[in-house]
Amino acid sequence: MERTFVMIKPDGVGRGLVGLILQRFEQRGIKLVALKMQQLTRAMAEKHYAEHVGKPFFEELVGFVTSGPTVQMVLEGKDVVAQVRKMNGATNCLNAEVGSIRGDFGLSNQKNIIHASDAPETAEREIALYFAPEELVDYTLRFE
Ligand code: FUP
Repeated sequence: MERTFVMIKPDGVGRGLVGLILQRFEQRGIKLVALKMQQLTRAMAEKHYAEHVGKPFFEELVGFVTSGPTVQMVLEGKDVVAQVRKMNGATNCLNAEVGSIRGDFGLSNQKNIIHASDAPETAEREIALYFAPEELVDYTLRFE
């Protein structure tokens, strides 16, 4: 089954949206297989956003994502990478469809509440960045 990596960013945690976001994934029938909370170091943030090193918004992005606690999770389900991207909405909250997480709760390009892997290969890399293999829990959802 496909897996994806999701992170609730400091604005999502700071605004008290963690439970609400988890509920959206759970009620959709997506399986939670790992969960943790941490404040990212600069080194972690630089690894996470390695593809954006050198871009004009990079420093501000790293500053933002290290500014407070974040929640990391691994989700599992059929076509889950694309499904979660759709549920999150467009990167810039101003363009995100109403009904998506960013469209319902955000108004910013950078403070966009949530991150999710953009492809299964990215998910593999991001999951390995944040979780040891034994932290991924193997169980069966009822009514899967
Ligand atoms: P996403 O795949 O939705 O996380 O979006 P990107 O990889 O394109 O961008 C990563 C993060 O950089 C986004 F969450 C927001 C931030 N960003 C900016 O702050 N300014 C920009 O101009 C573009 C992206």
